Amino acid sequence: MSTKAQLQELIQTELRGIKFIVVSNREPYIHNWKDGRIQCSQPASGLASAIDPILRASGGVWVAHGSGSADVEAADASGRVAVPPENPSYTLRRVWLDKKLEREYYYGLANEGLWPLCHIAFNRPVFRPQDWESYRTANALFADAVLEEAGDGPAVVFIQDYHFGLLPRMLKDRNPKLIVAQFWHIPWPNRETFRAFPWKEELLDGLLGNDLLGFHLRYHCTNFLDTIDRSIEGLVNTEHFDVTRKGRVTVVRPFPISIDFDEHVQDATSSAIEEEVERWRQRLRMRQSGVELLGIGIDRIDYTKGIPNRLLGLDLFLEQHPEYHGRVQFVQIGVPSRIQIGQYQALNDELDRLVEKINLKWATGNWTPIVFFKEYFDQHQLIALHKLAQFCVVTSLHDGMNLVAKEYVASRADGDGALILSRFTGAAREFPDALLVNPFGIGEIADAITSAIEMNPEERRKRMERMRRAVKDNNVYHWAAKILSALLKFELPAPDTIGEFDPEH
Ligand code: GDG
Repeated sequence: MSTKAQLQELIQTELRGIKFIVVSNREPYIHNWKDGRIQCSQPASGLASAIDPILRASGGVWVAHGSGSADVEAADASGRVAVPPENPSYTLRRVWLDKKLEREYYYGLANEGLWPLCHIAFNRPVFRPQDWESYRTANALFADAVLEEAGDGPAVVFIQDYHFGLLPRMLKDRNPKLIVAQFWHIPWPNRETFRAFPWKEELLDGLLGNDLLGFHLRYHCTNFLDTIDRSIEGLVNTEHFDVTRKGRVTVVRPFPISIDFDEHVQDATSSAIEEEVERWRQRLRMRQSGVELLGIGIDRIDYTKGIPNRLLGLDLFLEQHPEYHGRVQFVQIGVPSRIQIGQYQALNDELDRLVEKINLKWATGNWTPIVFFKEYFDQHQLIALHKLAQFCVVTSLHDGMNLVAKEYVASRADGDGALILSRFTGAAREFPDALLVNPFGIGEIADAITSAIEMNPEERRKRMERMRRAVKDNNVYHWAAKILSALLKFELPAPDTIGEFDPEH
């Protein structure tokens, strides 16, 4: 099962008559005011492109935070809007959160608390009691919306990520007939680390409201089971990877996420891509500067992505290899993210200073070693850049999976290019052929840049071929189908036995 069509067939045959409800904080379609008119766009996210085709085929409901400036105007009185706009096939149900709730639940608890707690990247998590209150309130608002959408028919609810740790229990308590699954897109830390979370019993109990709980790696599943074992009452079965609490079972499984490989290949081999590659050459003034070799990094600007270390690795490489001055250039694309949070502002400033310092140190004539774009590029532009770059550098200090690594590999339909990849990413498990580095070791990063450039072309191609095979076989449709198949093993209530439950209970 690995194509979009096969996934759609599975949905149409197996999910027939069962409502499919997806929940995520970020919405798949966003309406904003632009020049006095409402404009609809699709925020770029791996998650949205993975789940959108499932909902298109199943005709379900996606419940998400309505965060666009024109979201209210574009939706009906209940916050519903039919999407995709050009060919409506499912319902987007928006949940409205006021600014205070968004600040405390999303920026506070989820991104200043759980995010640093789960990524062991030496950034201290912040736990404010008020944020936890708001996290609970936001989860309850989403629960109301989901229960309303589920109505009294059979429904499968598929929750995304760490914003909704309490939601599964809230749903199950109010409608035990729902099948509830959740995918946790970030790592789960070891139990010693998780001990620091002040409301751990409530969060863990919330997560055990799921019938199925997915992580990227088996290692994260094991950490989770170990955390449960030491923290709350529940019978952990390490052989079957499940937990029984209050007579109910939560199955815990690894599902490594991926990307739409075919879509990348299609774009990378389209005739339009060459024009885009040429636009990059011009934007980077490659002919004037005489640069022969390009390295790239593409990230949300986040302290877990290890961007300063990557730049320091490049700095050391330039110190060790004067012969490459003027010939190698590094392009860093960094989309600003969560800038309301102090640690993210500080990182932005640190990156500006570091880029300036390294450029001042080494730049000569027309050549600048680092070009830093703090802006958003569309997927087509990113694929063109992938094609132009001899190597891509991913140095996350810790990362659940890392889709950038997979996207670079998928775009290299020409079979060339080298990937430098942090060992501390989920993707490293699938890519033994990448140049694997400890991102805390600046020397290792410098050496890997040298290897990427100097590796014999035949070896480089062999490695790329094996990495491409891995992404092709394990694409995002495969991921979705595996989760769906696991879900379908749960006993789904027959439509006529439903209707007795009281959603207000
Ligand atoms: C979390 C987990 C896990 C970046 N700049 C632009 C742009 N991007 C896209 C990339 C990629 C996505 O953003 C980033 O995905 P990652 O997987 O690298 O990282 P997180 O955002 O931290 O995601 C992670 C993921 O969830 C999925 O489960 O892999 O471990 O942390 O797709 O290409 N996209 C566009 N323009 C940009 O400028 N269009």
